[in-house]
Amino acid sequence: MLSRIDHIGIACHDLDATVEFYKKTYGFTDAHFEVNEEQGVRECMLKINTTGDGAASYIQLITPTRPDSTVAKWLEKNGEGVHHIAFGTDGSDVQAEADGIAAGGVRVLYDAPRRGSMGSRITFLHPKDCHGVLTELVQKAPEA
Ligand code: V0V
Ligand code: CO
Repeated sequence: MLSRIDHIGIACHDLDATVEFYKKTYGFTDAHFEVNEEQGVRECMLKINTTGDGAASYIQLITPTRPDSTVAKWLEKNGEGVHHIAFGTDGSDVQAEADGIAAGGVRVLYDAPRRGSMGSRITFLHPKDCHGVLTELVQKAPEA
């Protein structure tokens, strides 16, 4: 089951400056930085639920690491802004969730889940099949 919003992905030109904006403006302090070379992004996950009940949501700030990154292409076309939304599974297998959605005619972009932030398993649905929204499915790492 998809049970929560895991994160909202926001593309930006200057990751460090954007992180500072989010910290200063909203008071978010729990920041996790990571580079994902496969996805061509440097990212920062800002935790926005600090209840510690394991159901956190995040703002994911992303900036491209290389010119041929999908995010570089997107930024060039659209400028900074919301790039994708991500729904989290309740621990269920992300591939099983994707298979169920694909059965309804939505294109799933990967044959098998790939590595996402903080050890998660992720896949994406094509924005053209989701009313214009690039949609990610996330199965968080067991220990996350
Ligand atoms: C492209 N389009 C979008 C879009 N990106 N629409 C809404 N939101 C987006 N983010 C539209 C675009 O305007 C075109 O529409 C059409 O889709 C085809 O786009 P394109 O520019 O030709 O680009 P493609 O086809 O080369 O690539 C688009 C896809 C690509 C979605 C296939 O971006 C992709 O594979 N994304 C998944 C991976 C990703 O985004 N990784 C970065 C985040 P018109 O103009 O033809 O109408 S990594 C991440 O989130 C991680 C690591 C994590 O959470 O842990
Ligand atoms: Co994401």
